[in-house]
Amino acid sequence: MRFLHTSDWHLGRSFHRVGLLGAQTAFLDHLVATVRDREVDAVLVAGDVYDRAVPPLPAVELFDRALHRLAEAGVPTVMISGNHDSARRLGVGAGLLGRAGIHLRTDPAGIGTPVVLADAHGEVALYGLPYLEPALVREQLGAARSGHEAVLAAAMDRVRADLATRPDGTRSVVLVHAFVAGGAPSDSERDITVGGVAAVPAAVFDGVDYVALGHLHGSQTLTPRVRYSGSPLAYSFSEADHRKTMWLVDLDADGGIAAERVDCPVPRPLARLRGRLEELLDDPAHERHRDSWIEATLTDAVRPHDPMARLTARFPHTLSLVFDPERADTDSLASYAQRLRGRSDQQIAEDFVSHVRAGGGLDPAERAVLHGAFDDVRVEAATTEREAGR
Ligand SMILES: [Mn+2]
Repeated sequence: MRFLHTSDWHLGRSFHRVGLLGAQTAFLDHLVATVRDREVDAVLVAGDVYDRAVPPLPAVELFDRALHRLAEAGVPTVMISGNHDSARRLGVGAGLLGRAGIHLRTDPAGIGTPVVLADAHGEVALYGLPYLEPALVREQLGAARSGHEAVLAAAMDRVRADLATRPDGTRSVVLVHAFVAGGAPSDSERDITVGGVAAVPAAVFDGVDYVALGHLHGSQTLTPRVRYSGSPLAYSFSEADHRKTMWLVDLDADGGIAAERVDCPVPRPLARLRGRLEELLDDPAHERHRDSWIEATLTDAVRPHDPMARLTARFPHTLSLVFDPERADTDSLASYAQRLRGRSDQQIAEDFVSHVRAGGGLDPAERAVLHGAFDDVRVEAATTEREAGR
């Protein structure tokens, strides 16, 4: 059986000031063409269909057209909600869509109920695990502890329990939206760290033939059976070096996996340039970036006059301008933004406490209070979103 595994479409998202609806439309055209040209048996979409809980109307219409085309192509499709989606909004109409072969799995109650497909070698059970916010689903899933690992372990227990009731040799696929250990993040994923523990071990998914992961935006192979497709488009300059692809996965009669990367259309390459403004304007080596989306980091000691206008004269698609003046003592003069770059909320808060204590660190109880506070804020936001439907 042949799958096309993709995730993190983030329909409705823009890139800096540029709308990406055209690029997202081109991607979905490419997806449908790939389904036909490569004789795909099922499409797997591992969450973050939309960028926001309440997506803009053109994004909803784009999604609607994509569903119609997949249904017309007669290819079964399994989709889960990600941490950017409103699970309940996305799940509206799931029962009817399922009759058309589009299987939306947005409710944790359905984790143990697979979509069952068949080929000449027998049945394949596809389980969709929607993004599981630990504090909201722990009780429902009967997880032993709090945190992502415990709720995913409980969810996988349900998957394995159902699988055990099926005929011997039934092959299995799980769709998951999570941060799995060994994966490398980029700047465009929303942090889902819980209690300071970000990643769940891949061993949580033992016992299934293929795990179609979403959440991280770079394509990654954690094991031959556990892969991230990554997003089809770059959503931050940190992804400038990504090759954006989908996985074309062949599942053989015995559950063996062969996977191939299928490139996605590139609306415009990304480039991160760094140097003094005059260098960026004069260096002939940068000529190849003229038509790229540009993030320019200016290192001039003194901020140059009107840098954006001068940059766009050479690079019309400059989207981001960063100032990082080269100074002798970068530590004490580093900008606030520089000091925060790449640090989690928890780390920043701990740094602050240490700072006001003149270097005294936190004890474990204080650290736990901070963890709890950040968890509460995220759960509060998720709950408000659920209740208000936002
Ligand atoms: Mn995402």
